[in-house]
Amino acid sequence: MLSITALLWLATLGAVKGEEEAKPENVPSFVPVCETNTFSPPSLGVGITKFSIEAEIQRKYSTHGGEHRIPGIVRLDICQVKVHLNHEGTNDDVLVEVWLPLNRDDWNGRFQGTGGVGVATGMFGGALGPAVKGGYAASSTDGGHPIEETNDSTWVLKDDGTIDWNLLTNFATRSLAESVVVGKSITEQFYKEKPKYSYWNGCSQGGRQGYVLAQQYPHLLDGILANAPAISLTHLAMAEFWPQLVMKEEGVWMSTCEFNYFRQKAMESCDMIDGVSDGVIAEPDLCDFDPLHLIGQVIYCDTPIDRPSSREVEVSRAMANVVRRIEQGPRTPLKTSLWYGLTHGTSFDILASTTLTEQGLRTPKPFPISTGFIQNFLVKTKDDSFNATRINYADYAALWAQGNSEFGWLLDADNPDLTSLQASGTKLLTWHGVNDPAIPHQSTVQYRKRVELLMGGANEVDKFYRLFLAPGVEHCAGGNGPVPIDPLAALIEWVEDGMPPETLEAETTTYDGDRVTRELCAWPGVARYMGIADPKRASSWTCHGATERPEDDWAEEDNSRSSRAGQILDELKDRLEGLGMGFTIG
Ligand SMILES: [Ca+2]
Repeated sequence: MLSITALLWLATLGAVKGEEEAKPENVPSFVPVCETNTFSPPSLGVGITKFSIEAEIQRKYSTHGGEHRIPGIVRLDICQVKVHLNHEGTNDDVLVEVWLPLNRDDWNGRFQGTGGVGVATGMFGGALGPAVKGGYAASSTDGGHPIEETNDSTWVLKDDGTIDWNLLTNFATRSLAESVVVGKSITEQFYKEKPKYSYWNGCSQGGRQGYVLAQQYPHLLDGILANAPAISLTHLAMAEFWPQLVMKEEGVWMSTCEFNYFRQKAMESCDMIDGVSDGVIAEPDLCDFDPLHLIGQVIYCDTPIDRPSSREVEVSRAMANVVRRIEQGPRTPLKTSLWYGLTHGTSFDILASTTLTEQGLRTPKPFPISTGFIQNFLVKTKDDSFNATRINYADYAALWAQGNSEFGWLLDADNPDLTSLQASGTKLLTWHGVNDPAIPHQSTVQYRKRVELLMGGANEVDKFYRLFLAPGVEHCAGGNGPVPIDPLAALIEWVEDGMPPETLEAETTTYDGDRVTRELCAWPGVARYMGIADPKRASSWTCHGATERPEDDWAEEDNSRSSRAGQILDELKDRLEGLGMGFTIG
């Protein structure tokens, strides 16, 4: 029987509906007011002592392009809200910026929390620009620390040489949740309605942040897009130093040109394993290229920066060992594997970079996140003369253990227990480039396997967490392999229409200028060329080895049959055109 309250509620609904029907069509839509006094402090519970809020209209506003090839955006009309908050008992000042499409009609009804990059908690305009252009209300936070130099972690070390645990907690977990809560509240206050759906969107550090939210605060979001995630940050930060260490220990600082020779030889050796000569080793695990086989070969490097004294260099055992050890990944002095290496065919430019002194000597140029982790987090010194490149294999293994024990509990987003995510109905979607030169994709695969072990196997996990690998793709963007075009749209379809992604649409323009399209397969599936038609076209490939899905799972998707029929026709058309017989279908 319906209670009186329910009856009253139904009556109210009827009244509202009646009013809506009676509303004349020419009534202008609701005009939100972008003024400081529109907004009041969002509720963040205990622990926040001070808030200040400022709102300002920005018209024809432009943003600079962000990292990972995020484009700059021009002519944005936004309400820019800056919320400063301070945590009780600390002197921090955390900025959360919320950008809102100024016109109500430009808002798509959704909220998007945006992630950071490097060791910066947020990117602000670089991430907010594209989000707002896409119709989202969106937020970003600085976590209360400087973010101008995105790879600079000196803020974590206080002047007295101790760790600033407050700022580090902001960066690791707290500010992420607060940015979402503040962003959703400001959005609701501005438009006078709650966002219908809320999402996270981040890559790299932003990907790790997505996993933090998935593990600790899934109820705040409906969907989490967390790509190329720095899941196990303490391991990763140390692993990113490994290529420099092996060069030092082997006594040879190698140039980009020299590394590229090995990369090219690996490609020649393994490109065809996947059936297509396309400059991509789709499954590097199947590639048994051994750099030691190149010893004695001659490399020609024709720019002075590569080889100042001579343009020819013979591959030495030390050089081959360097490449082999970088691909094997970090190890202890007893050769126990600590982490994953860079896959065959991956660029070493980021992690194994070197530079020339004015005297023409080649010297190390380590990745700043890794040296910053060693100096600021582990050695804890502000001494400018500190030089991380002096450490040896034994120091390295000790620092690795220290990093994990001191900071792993806070920084590593690798807890495989996704019970809360599963219970809240929130979806987690990840893609990771197989040729990522900064974060090995194997760490994401390992995490997903651990989740499967704990949470009932692949089919169960697929209901709330899906992973896609992108062969040939680099860090969050770029590379010779097809890059996911709009993974956020795929996540939205999953969250809002109940249609989980089986494939992700991807494309790239290759180093040779060719346009290549592909449907990336849900892990553990891999795309295989069917052996006929144009391999540059998605329709010439099919997914193999994907998780078997029970009949009833497919039945749930029957309601999408009509759109699926259209999709099949499109694919057929593409396939016929791809046969290369010189005709196109209108
Ligand atoms: Ca290939």
